Amino acid sequence: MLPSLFLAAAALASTASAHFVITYPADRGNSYNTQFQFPCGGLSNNGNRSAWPTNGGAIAFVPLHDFAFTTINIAIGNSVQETTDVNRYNHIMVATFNQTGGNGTFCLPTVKIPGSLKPLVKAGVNATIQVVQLVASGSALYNCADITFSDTEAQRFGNPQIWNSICFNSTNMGANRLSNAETAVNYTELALQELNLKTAAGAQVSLTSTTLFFSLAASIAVLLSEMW
Ligand SMILES: *[C@@H]1O[C@H](CO)[C@@H](O)[C@H](O)[C@H]1NC(C)=O
Ligand SMILES: *[C@@H]1O[C@H](CO)[C@@H](O)[C@H](O)[C@H]1NC(C)=O
Ligand SMILES: *[C@@H]1O[C@H](CO)[C@@H](O)[C@H](O)[C@H]1NC(C)=O
Ligand SMILES: *[C@@H]1O[C@H](CO)[C@@H](O)[C@H](O)[C@H]1NC(C)=O
Ligand SMILES: *[C@@H]1O[C@H](CO)[C@@H](O)[C@H](O)[C@H]1NC(C)=O
Ligand SMILES: *[C@@H]1O[C@H](CO)[C@@H](O)[C@H](O)[C@H]1NC(C)=O
Ligand SMILES: [Cu+2]
Repeated sequence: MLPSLFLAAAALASTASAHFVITYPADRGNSYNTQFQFPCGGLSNNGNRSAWPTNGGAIAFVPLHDFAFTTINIAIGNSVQETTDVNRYNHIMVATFNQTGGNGTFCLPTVKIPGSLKPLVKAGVNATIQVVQLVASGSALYNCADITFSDTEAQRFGNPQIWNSICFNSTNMGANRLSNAETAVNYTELALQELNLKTAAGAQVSLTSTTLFFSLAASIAVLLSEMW
């Protein structure tokens, strides 16, 4: 991204400038130059934390790119180990989706606590929410928001004046699902197509599991070669 974008971001989000800024709950600060660094864009916890609802709540951010494959994770704890050899940010709150549109606010109103973490979450517990954006150039951008779970934050945030000023989607901001290639490809269908090709070429075809297996392998090989 060009340095001029820095200024654009600064104009957009008064609090910080980066490839993307988390506005609710607030991120750690300006990480423009280091946002490529796992897991939190090169900034460590500065002691500041935002209250965030114990039952889950909104997450709002201002991205700059046309689109980004976006994942939201959480790590529980006061002092989350953030070395690169251990990934504590391995609890997924929102699985990877295609966030579309930039230079505006994007807000998911009801992000839930992962079921596996519910027993650990109660008022006063500290945690860090990580937002990851994989952008078209292949760069992964990281940004984190330090929180303390609160039983009263949902009510405060529920006030329409607060909600409407923080959690909205600007014009042209949206999202679409990423289909999972593993489940979207119908290998049976592929195998049958392969067999039909062989039939057309005059080969003897019997639908045994062996033929199907080799046919599948061939289909996958074709798929893989087409990817490159
Ligand atoms: C903590 O947040 C306050 C209020 O936003 C800010 O003035 C202060 O600089 C922050 N502290 C650090 C260490 O970033
Ligand atoms: C949570 O973080 C705050 C601010 O950094 C700190 O004062 C508090 O002791 C922490 N709470 C726990 C339970 O560690
Ligand atoms: C993601 O969204 C962008 C912008 O709408 C679109 O051009 C792109 O094809 C999408 N990519 C995938 C894999 O959904
Ligand atoms: C956001 O603004 C910057 C600077 O004007 C521009 O280069 C970029 O293309 C814009 N992004 C989108 C998605 O409009
Ligand atoms: C913003 O758009 C996303 C994706 O379409 C949607 O899930 C979300 O509910 C929208 N946010 C608001 C505040 O309407
Ligand atoms: C996959 O293709 C086969 C053969 O056409 C069909 O019978 C089956 O219903 C398909 N499966 C799915 C999940 O679409
Ligand atoms: Cu960028």
